[in-house]
Amino acid sequence: MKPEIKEFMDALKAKTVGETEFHQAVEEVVETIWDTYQSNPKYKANKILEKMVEPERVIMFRVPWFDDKGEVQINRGYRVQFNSAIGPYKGGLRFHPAVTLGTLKFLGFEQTFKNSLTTLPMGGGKGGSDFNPKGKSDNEVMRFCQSFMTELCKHIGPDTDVPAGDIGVGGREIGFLFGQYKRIRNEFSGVLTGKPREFGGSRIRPEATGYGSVYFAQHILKEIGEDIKGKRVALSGFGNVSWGAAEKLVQLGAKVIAISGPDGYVYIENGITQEGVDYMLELRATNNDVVAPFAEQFGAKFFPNAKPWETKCDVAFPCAIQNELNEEDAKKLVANGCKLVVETSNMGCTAEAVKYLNDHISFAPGKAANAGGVAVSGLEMSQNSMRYSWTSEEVDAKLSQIMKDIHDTCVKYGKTDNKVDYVKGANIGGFIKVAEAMCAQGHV
Ligand code: 2IT
Repeated sequence: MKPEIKEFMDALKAKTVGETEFHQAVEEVVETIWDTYQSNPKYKANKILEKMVEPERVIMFRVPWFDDKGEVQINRGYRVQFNSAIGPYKGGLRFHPAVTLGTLKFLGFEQTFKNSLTTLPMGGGKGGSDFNPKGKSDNEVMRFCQSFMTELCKHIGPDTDVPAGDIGVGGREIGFLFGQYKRIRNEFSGVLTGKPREFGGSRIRPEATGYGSVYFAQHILKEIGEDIKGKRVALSGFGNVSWGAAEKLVQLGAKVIAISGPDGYVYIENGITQEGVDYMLELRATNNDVVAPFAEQFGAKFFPNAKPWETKCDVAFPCAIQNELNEEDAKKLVANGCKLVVETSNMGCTAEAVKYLNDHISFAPGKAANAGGVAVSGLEMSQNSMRYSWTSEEVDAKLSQIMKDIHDTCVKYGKTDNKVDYVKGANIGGFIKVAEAMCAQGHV
């Protein structure tokens, strides 16, 4: 690492003690954009990097709620309003027991670059709580969401900050949050995205992250003279992201040979069918958090407490959570002939894994590959503003074009003589637009 970068990182770490995931996300960006940054005196004069790592605003609040036994429970709620240079803050809410301020700062930071890449006018934000929705009744989830929104509604709005879902926050939670916002503010607006379709949700939003990352993979494969058809693919993750990816992969004739859950992974020699894709949704809806029944249902093999990265595959899609794929996993994948890793979870690979994969095979970073989710959220905002809705075909066509544009941006800024460095391309492409907007708006 260059001494100047180390100095920058040391200063940041001293101010943000313990926020290790945030440091990891910042370090990757700073290392890849450093030359671009240094070569533009305007960026330096405006201290753009120093500004970018400081969120515009962080809101932290107490969330008291009653469980079904009538006992009061206390959680912590957050909204990190990271950067509004190119549009209202936009990004999901995560409900997960491991959520800390550092987690949401890394996610909000990444979101700023990701949203910039989508070509749509959205700033970066992220929020959530250490609330664990697992094992809670619908009523408990509703009471938690109502209490959370009672505070959050003072800080958001369709032109200010537009949250959506993330891990632990799906259609049910968005519905409860929307209901409470509407009740308190007496306003029916596009203040949240990922809404159920009956009250303003966009078509294709549930599928968008997974579909988008497969479209992105198609462009990378084309670049290296390959096709997704017939490829053996390993997937991780037990939510709507891996489900969307699986569905699009099956439609395009890829063989999804491994899927995973919190309990391990299932290996399916001939690849899953559409029936299997539908069963992924059914399993998830049981709320039992186990993928093992998939093996029984389809006569496949279950590997308890193991990761799918040990299987022999051509393409891998980590779709679960940050740092789910480490250097050891990366080495196994490469040794087994894997050609492409599409990071679909946010920061799904450790810094060491990213480096190893980027040096040896093709690697798509999350902020480019998974941007389809927030892109369709942006399209949901447009539809809400117009009080209109587009068909599935219209939304899918726009999503597909956006993923192509993101790929082209990565190639523009990441192409070297013999390959495309998608990490560098995505970071520089995402950075420049935000940096230019920040310079134009003065010291705010
Ligand atoms: O990480 C992400 O991009 C999301 N969770 C989606 C955010 C959004 O506003 O749709």
